[in-house]
Amino acid sequence: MVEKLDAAGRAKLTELPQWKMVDGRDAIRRDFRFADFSGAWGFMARVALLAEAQDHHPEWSNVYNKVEITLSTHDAGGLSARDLKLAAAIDRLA
Ligand code: H2B
Repeated sequence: MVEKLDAAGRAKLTELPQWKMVDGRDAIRRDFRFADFSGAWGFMARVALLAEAQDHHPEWSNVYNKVEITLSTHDAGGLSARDLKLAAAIDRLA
């Protein structure tokens, strides 16, 4: 069972300043913009490999050069340490 983040875990969100809490949900979101579709798709391919390796998957959308990623842990009903780990790994790719 994956646990939702406790207060100490939530304090670590300050280490991910580009990720913002989603209104009305226990989830975080970051928007990315690339030069063109090829840049966005290449990024998504790398995120997909990360997600598979971590067995933790994003909610996301792509429109041409924009990618919007929302992270939340469905098994926990909100944010867990898995979201922070994936967000940090995505930041290193971006
Ligand atoms: N991704 C996300 N974002 N939340 C989950 O709860 C989740 C997941 N659960 N990826 C994983 C897969 C689970 O379904 C598998 C069986 O480990």
